[in-house]
Amino acid sequence: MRPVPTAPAGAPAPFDVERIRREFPILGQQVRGKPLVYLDNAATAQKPERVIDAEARFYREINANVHRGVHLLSERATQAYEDVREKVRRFLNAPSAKEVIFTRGTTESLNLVAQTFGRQRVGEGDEILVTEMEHHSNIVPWQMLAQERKARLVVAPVDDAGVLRLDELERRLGPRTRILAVTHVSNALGTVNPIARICELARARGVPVVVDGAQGVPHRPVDVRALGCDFYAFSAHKLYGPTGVGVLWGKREHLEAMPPWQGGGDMILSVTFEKTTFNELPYKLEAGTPNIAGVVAMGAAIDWLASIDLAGALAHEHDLLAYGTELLSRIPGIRLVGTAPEKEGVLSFLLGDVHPHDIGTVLDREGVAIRTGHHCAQPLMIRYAIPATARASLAIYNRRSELEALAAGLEKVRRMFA
Ligand code: C6P
Repeated sequence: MRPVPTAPAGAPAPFDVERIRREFPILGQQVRGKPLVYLDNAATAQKPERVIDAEARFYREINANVHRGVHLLSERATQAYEDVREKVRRFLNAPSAKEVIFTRGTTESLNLVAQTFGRQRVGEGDEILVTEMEHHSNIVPWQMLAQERKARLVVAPVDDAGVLRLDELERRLGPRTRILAVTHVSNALGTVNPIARICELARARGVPVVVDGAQGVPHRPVDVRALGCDFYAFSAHKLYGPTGVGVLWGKREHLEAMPPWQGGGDMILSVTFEKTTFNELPYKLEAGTPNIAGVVAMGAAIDWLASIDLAGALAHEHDLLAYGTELLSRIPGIRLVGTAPEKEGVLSFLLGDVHPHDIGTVLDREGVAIRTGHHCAQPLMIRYAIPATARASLAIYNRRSELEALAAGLEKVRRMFA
């Protein structure tokens, strides 16, 4: 008899949603007397025990400031903190850990680029190209920069399905375009943008590309070298990690040339009242005591993702998206907002004339947590001439039965408002 094939030593067990769920203590609770159905993962994902433990263990056993003390705890804290830089480098397949800057999250990462790299590059009459589907975090920092520099924000449109019009984007890549800022995955539509192709188009015109990866990293493996972008920003809290911490990855040549952003401790080599000399990368861009425990816990989230069958998990999540789309499409009056062929993680919808806030409130009474509103993408709402949507967003620990609970809740909404 031929032996039954076994997984190679060290390979994770095949993805099993029930086993994964047991690692998330929060998911087992009841809300409003009903089992919690958490479908607000694009806002923030829940955390596995391993991440929660890592943060608690840091404070229990290691806590000290980094890069400052000669004592043992400070050495350990520095080691734990710097180890995560290498984990992030591997996670993004970046060439160097020196290119990994720890920030408070995507928003801070994008502001950092706008206020340093952007200020260097953008002058009067120049253009910054964004898309119609951007989150406010990838609009407002550029708008502020444009105002300061008397530059112009140029917008590439999306079509009715929520697909970025590449032809229109290409047309807008002009001689005055200094930066292109684009989201990897839209938080309001779920659209996945073809970043590698977009970077090719921009590179041919010498335009650097800043990618908002807040909704990218939770749903697909990211390889910044394969994407060919210049900057990639993400938040740990959407990646099963803690809030208040995130990453800016940038090409070394850009980061080296960028001036410091904030001044303070750790980003200097020497200070006199006459002159300050700045530290090397990455410290030049990390002023002050960072969120050390948060960074350590972000490292635990990355380790945790590496320890599971991630391909199986993402396939499961994709299956949920298809299943949820099918269930919602069967409900009379549902209009899906965002039907791009390439989609991840998000079901944005309207139900007849019912205001999305009413949908969210009724679902909440059923224990189903979704987000309603403009999702910090007001220009996109204007594009579709709607004030808001209801949005169910997925994580790898969601089950098909939870989408059935969502659909049952929506039937209730429909009956209530009929
Ligand atoms: N979107 C949502 O419910 P921060 O807040 O810095 O971690 O991430 C900002 C951000 C930037 N870009 C995209 C595409 C995002 O989705 C987000 C956060 C949450 O959709 C909160 S508004």
